[in-house]
Amino acid sequence: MITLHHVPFSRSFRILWLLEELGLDCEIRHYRITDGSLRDPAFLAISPAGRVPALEMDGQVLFESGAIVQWLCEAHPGAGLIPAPGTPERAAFLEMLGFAETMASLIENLNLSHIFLRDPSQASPVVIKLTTARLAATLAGLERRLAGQDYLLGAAFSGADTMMGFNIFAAPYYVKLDPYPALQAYAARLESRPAFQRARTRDGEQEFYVKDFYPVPEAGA
Ligand SMILES: N[C@@H](CCC(=O)N[C@@H](CS)C(=O)NCC(=O)O)C(=O)O
Repeated sequence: MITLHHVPFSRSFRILWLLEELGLDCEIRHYRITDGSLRDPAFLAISPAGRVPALEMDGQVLFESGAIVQWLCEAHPGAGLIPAPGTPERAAFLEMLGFAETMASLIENLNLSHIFLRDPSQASPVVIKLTTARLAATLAGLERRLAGQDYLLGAAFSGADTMMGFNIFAAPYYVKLDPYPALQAYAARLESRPAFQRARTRDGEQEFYVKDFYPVPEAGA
């Protein structure tokens, strides 16, 4: 039995999707960011910072999405979702796991400023502007990488795409993707995957974003 600790439209979607790609069923335990369920002592015993995803599988309990993606892909080498150790492709795979978290932490900071602060006047327009520019820089880097190739590692889909995929659907709340045609094509390619669609069906409704786009506020606004 596999149990995934999950918040809809959060980084735990990466794992839900990867499990579908691997043909593995799981029981989903749902949490909400705002109701205190992630601070329950039973959950903190599994994930010490109270973050999702966490995965329980064959007696193994793991948190950190990058570690879970790598571990699941390594445990199922026949699925071909991770390059062999010691190869340049493996180095690129690991690099993309890390890059996905660089990008996700910027999205997370923008979520805090735009959505989760109880008093929105506490948000700093300067910090939001800088963070948005830093997010745009990561997207521009990804655009250059994806020009002329279908997936992060080249022609073939890999576990690294499930790490990055979550970002590509969250980033447009803060940075429009119009200047990034390769990224838009990549998003459409990911979305068309049957495993992605099965995962979306199981994901649940996202509760954070009430607008399609959150612009950088004017300084002093
Ligand atoms: N580096 C961690 C980050 C996990 C993380 O921050 N998850 C967010 C959801 S996207 C979360 O659980 N937030 C709850 C909170 O900050 O209280 C990972 O990749 O698993």
